[in-house]
Amino acid sequence: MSKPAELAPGVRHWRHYLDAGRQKLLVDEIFQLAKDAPFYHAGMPRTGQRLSVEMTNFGKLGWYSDAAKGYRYEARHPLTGATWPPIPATVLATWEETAGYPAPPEACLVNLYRNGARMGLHRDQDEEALDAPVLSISLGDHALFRFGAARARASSRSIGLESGDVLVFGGPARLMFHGIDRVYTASSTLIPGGGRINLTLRRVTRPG
Ligand code: MD6
Ligand code: FE
Repeated sequence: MSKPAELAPGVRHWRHYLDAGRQKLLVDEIFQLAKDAPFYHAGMPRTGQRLSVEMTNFGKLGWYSDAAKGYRYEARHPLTGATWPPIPATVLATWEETAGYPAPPEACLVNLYRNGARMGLHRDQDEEALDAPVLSISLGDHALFRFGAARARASSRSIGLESGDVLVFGGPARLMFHGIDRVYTASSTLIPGGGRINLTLRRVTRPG
């Protein structure tokens, strides 16, 4: 395992953590699992305005949002009513190797960026287990990721996220603002049909 760069207190970045072969296998597995859990556009709380990113989830709990009930975790897919597919083994292994947390993740949000999709500045704050870090794996097209150095919107920085990169943030950075300003179309050929996938792993409930 390579050494991570510490970008800010609590923010660790592994460039190309997954090699090209493992990236390809993982992308194939994601699309296979998504046949049972199709991608959807979540809606903003109250307005129902659709997010440009398409989403689905793996694991015990999935992140979802709509006008009526807002941001939340659900044990079942909103359209099919089925429980979510399991988190791929490669993804669980990556958590075990890098997260430094004594319990497994419960949610793996799959974000699919196509057609100029972006993600506005936000905080991951819908979880009870704020002592657990959030881990993300990037696949496919490169993206410009913006994050706040601390808990405030002020003083944000940007880094490029490339296919195979792993980003972990926890501790003082756990509630920092972050988002995807842009995705560089066709900078990678990994994803069938093009685009970028980001997997975000989270512990939702406190273990034990
Ligand atoms: C993305 N990532 O990379 C969006 N959240 O597409 C996130 O929103 C994110 O990368 C929490 C922790 C790491 C992340
Ligand atoms: Fe996030």
